Amino acid sequence: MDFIDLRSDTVTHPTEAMRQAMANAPVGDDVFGEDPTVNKLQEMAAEKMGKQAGLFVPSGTMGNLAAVLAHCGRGDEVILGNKAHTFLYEAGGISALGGVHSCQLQNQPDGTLLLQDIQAAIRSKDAHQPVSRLVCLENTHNRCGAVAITSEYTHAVGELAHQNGLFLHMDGARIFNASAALGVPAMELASPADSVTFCLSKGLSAPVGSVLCGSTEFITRAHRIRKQLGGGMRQVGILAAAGIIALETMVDRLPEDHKRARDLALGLSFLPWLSLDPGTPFTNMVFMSLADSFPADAKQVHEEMVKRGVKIGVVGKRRFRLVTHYWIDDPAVEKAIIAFQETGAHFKAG
Ligand code: TLP
Repeated sequence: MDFIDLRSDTVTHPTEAMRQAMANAPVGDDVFGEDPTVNKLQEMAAEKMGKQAGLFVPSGTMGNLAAVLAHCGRGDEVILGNKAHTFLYEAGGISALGGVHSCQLQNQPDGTLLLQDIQAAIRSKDAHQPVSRLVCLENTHNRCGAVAITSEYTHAVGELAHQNGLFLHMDGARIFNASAALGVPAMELASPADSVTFCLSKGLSAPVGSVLCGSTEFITRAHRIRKQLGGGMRQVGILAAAGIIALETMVDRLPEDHKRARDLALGLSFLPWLSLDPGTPFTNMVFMSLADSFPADAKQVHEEMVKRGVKIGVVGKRRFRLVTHYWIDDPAVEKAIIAFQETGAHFKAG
């Protein structure tokens, strides 16, 4: 059965053009810096982010980890949100592998951290305390509804961090979605950050990979860390080739995903047993919960949806996340709404 898969934009398969480019990619040993396709992707990525250099990494997780380790020494502290992907979903890598201490601030519903909270979290020079070294922001902010963070806010955080001698890293896994939603170039959104990671394998549909961008000197350090992490990938131009096609062909179509997320939310808003989060969707994710009176939990609803050919993201006992992407077209949106209607009827919720 061909499923309509709304669990994440990470489920995207490569396009035909990507498969062609992968088959024909010129390659070399990237650990020696000799893979022309990787070099081309890194240059393109750095240019799009407005940074001096880029580093191709296997995943967003490794991009964020290499960034934190390149900015921080052991015992240094990173200030980040309590709903940040790096804090919640990266297996504690920054502390397990880098000995980096984390200071978690409360994420506001719009994905930001309050400036006064950041200011208050910056440590004094007292020898009892860890050294505050880095602030991390996420754009779009996944757990806060895939909301886009404005350039004005990021500039304010960048200024605050830099005035206090801290660096700013941006987990821009979906920075192109933020750019599409705000109508602001990704480069502008990333400009206050000393480093930014973005993903090729989510809304941009490449099979693998992310790029970490920053200054030449920073990327030189991150390159060594990638090696330490086992992320030197040899003839990896075969994967980078798909990334190049992703940057060339998939960025400008992201507004289509946002439109389909809105269509999906509109269709589901008529079902009284689903309670959509305020404002959802901001970009390509629709977040919702089951009404208190609904007689089944999210897992049971998911099982019924799967029987109807639709996979949805279960992100809590009574919560869902639906993500639109290249492989979700208009008929898929309609079918998903019908599957929800039928599932509601199955549980006799109307
Ligand atoms: N997010 C995945 C899951 O891990 C939750 C998803 O389905 O959304 N930063 C952000 C903001 C992300 O959303 C993700 C993946 C990553 C980093 C990590 O990227 P990968 O999966 O390439 O390591």
